[in-house]
Amino acid sequence: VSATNTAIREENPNWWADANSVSLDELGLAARNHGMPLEGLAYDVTPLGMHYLLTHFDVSEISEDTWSLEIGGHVEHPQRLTLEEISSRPRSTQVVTMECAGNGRARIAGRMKSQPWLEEAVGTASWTGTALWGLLESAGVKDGAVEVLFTGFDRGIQGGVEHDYERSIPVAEARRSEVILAYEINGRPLPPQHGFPLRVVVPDWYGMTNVKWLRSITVLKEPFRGFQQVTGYTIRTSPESPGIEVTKMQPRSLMIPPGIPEFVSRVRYATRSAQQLRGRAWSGLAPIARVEVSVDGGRTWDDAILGPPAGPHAWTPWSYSWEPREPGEYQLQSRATDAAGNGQPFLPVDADNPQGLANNGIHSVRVIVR
Ligand SMILES: Nc1nc2c(c(=O)[nH]1)N[C@H]1C(S)=C(S)[C@@H](COP(=O)(O)O)O[C@H]1N2
Ligand SMILES: [Mo]
Repeated sequence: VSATNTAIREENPNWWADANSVSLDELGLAARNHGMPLEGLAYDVTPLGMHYLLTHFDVSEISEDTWSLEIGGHVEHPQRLTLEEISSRPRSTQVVTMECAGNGRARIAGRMKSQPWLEEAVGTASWTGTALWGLLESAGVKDGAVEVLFTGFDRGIQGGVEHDYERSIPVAEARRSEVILAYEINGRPLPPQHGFPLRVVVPDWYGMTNVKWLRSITVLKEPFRGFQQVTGYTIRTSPESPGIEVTKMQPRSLMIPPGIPEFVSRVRYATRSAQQLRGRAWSGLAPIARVEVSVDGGRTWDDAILGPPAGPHAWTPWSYSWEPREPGEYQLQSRATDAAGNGQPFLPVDADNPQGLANNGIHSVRVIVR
């Protein structure tokens, strides 16, 4: 365990989870911030309500009548825009797979207490809004701009630090035409929990970048150093090192659990008949090039068949025919590789990644064949 983490652990013993268990604190977080049931992997676009949710503080209560967006910082023409002004700009719809950077965290022993995701913190939505860069261009981004900061209305305390929820992206990312300010999800106004009336959607990045309940957008001349940037989502392995900032999604593949579940344990029961295993794979780093399936706990792997994704930033469907010949217990797994050669698992050393970030370990489903 690195020196920083040992120090944090000694100073704040109540910030840590017990190995292999969740506390009432974590249960409270899990109840507020639900995941997508894995059967939701059946859909190209996740039905509204099945998409995962993560809110650090409170869902902001915002009235459209009084809300406006402030655009300022290193720009020629600082401005304030109403929702009507924003929604009368050119429309852009993007189908985007979003995953929380903490997905898989609950499987890490020696982690800090946080939202205890297993593997279900993902969803794909069809977001409609207007291109961020178009708006920034009309505000006139000045020379020397390095980042764009998004500030939400929500405020709270994390790691002992009180702050507004805010995060930045580099100007080069802000220029991408698919980065939008979204006011609709799946063809409807954003519901409160997804960021009403406006959020930023940055395809390919982990969820934390997609700031909800936007209050202001600020063009910066210096990199942003706020809590959710340099403490919340940075894997820090020593007090001296600046750490690794978590940015784009590592490849991951998940499977719709086959057969029928036992209510409490979620163990699956299937029969000895031919069946189609199905799932989805995604990567924020490159398109998905390959998905492999193992039906023997990872000893042997076989290629799945890939289908077309609903868009360049949406997950790729895959399928695999399986006919278990013998009754007994099976561990089914799937793993993805993207076109840049990134694969699974990217398992950061537990002790040096106590927030359990970017854990894209291989998904395993236990099935009992009768
Ligand atoms: N303002 C604000 N934006 C936020 C958050 C938040 O707590 N406050 N959580 C972030 C995180 S960590 C994730 S994973 C995504 C989740 O988006 P969703 O709840 O719409 O699925 O929102 C991001 N945007
Ligand atoms: Mo997240």
